Amino acid sequence: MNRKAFINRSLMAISGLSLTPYMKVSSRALSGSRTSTAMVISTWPHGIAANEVAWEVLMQGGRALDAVEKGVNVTELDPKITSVGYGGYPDRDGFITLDACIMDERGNAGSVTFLKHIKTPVSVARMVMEKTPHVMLSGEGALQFALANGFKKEELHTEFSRKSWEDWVKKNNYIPVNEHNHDTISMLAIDKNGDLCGACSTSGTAFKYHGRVGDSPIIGAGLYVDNETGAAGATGVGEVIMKILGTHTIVESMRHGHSPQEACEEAVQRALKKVPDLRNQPVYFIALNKEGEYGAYGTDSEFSYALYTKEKGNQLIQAGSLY
Ligand code: SD4
Repeated sequence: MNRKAFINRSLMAISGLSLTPYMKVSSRALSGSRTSTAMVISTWPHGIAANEVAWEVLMQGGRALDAVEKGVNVTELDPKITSVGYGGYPDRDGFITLDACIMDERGNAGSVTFLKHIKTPVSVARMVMEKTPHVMLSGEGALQFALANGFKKEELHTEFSRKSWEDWVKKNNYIPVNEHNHDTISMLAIDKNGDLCGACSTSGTAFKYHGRVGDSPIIGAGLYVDNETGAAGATGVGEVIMKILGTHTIVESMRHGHSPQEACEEAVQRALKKVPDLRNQPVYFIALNKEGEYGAYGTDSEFSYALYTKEKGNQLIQAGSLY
């Protein structure tokens, strides 16, 4: 066991937590909580800018649904972020294909997968949720739906994303692996009514097979919201997250009485049972419950998340990790 894992385990032992599923629920030692109503939590440092916009919506009395959509749009539209929306790394054939989903407080969900040419896929996902009898649209059908509903067909490549792809093809001989493309945005919010919503958006694994879809648009894998209990969002290697339907697992764990922190740790432990060494296949989770307690956990210490509360403002917090 390395030093970090040893320290993590020791901390858990001190706080009375065990690593077994459905552990006792008395300890809240590793989770945070807040006392006022609205809050926003999102993945990675770019969550800070996204949270700002989401918070604005909440402070104007807006729905959590509007907050997560507008917040995630910030990341999608930022060409410097190479893992979400405009300027994301392409697949191995040079196409930028996007996955996104959204869930509201009534359990409604909308999702798009393998979507090209649209800079704000999470807004298309919302439209799927609100304007169709379906949950998920994919590929060409999703694009046609977006165009028919007022979205513009746009170039998603930046000079940087194109050059990165050309360099990758030369170096890797066109063979995809699950290349780290950190920084999918998952965002969860509670509004002034105490309602929970969430959204998730990504360009997926860099230089993936053409047609590959990850966990991010899969309800219960990349995102799950249950307004009675709580919500969870994921980032990391989708192929692992899908093995355990990570975010649904977390919400169910919270339903059984576990804190968001305990539930995120349990999900990582479950992933570890399926994939004994997660060092090269990292997964990370955030969670929020109905009471405004929050938690986050991942496989390694790279993971940080952005939390906006009335008491503390917008903070970037280092999450606990397995390794
Ligand atoms: C995927 N989960 O497509 C996404 C990638 C990711 O941080 O989250 N990267 O597998």
